[in-house]
Amino acid sequence: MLKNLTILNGQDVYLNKDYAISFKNPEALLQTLKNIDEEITARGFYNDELVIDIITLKIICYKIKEPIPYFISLTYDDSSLPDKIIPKMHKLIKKLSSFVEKNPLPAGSISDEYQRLIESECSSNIEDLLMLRPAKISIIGHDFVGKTSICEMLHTGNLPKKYKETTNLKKYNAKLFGMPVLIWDIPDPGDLSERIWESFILGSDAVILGLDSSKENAENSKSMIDLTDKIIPHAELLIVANKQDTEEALKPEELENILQCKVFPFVADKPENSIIIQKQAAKLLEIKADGLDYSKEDFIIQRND
Ligand SMILES: Nc1nc2c(ncn2[C@@H]2O[C@H](COP(=O)(O)OP(=O)(O)OP(=O)(O)O)[C@@H](O)[C@H]2O)c(=O)[nH]1
Ligand SMILES: [Mg+2]
Repeated sequence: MLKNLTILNGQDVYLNKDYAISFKNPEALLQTLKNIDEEITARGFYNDELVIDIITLKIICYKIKEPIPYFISLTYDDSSLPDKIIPKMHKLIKKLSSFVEKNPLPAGSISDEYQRLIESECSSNIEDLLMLRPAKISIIGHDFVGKTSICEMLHTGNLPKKYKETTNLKKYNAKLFGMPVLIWDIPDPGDLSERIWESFILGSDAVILGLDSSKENAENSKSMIDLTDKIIPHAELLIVANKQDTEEALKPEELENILQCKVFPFVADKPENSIIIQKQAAKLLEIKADGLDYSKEDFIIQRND
């Protein structure tokens, strides 16, 4: 998943666009990139790509000499595949180089207007880079807890027209706050030792576990949480305590006591609640966009950041 695109030269930043959070400290990425640029320039390391792994990030960067010197970097999560990314970065560089040739850089600090022009010039290439490996969110849980309702709310903002049991895996190509994402509606396997269930959740960047909020369902869901811990230890988790409007529903605190984890109280049969679950899912992937506030109470279980 693409987290950031930055174009700079020394202290001049031509574009610094966050699609998702890279470092906890919001200043850290730009400063790191400036340092890398300084080092590359000092070593005369032009026109050759570098792939740098830092903690859970992969920074793919390049320093151009002509027509003007500039440094370009794409920051991805560490599961990304540079072989697929690099040819697309070259296309972007070609577009950018011809743009700066035709539109000489203004002297002094770069105006917002110029940044907007660069961004709109690159927009189709950026879309292409975003589509390369969209983040995958797996929706898991036992039968009838509201998994498909949550998928539809994330995908279209509407509810399924009528209930139909999900018997096969269903994949949705969706967008969350402009970011392409894959949503997998994964049916309850009954028997959790089924390898097929394991193969469905492999490769998830995030998991949403649905509960119907009953005591029995919470107790039965513990083993599912433990399994995701084992199979996909890096995927962030959101436990949705769904069906909070029903009589059998335990209070969030009671569910938290059973599961020893935070839960997000929810009602998935009201279409107006779609935006609420869309925001939580976007926060699960640490997407950066207007309307996503990371300072408020957090329900995301970060297992291995
Ligand atoms: N009262 C209430 N009903 C809900 C809620 N969420 C979902 N439902 C209903 O519960 C039923 C099951 O919802 P689904 O979204 O199909 O659940 P599912 O987990 O995909 O079900 P399966 O595919 O059969 O495992 C449907 O009739 C929904 O309308 C909720 O928050 N409150
Ligand atoms: Mg279903």
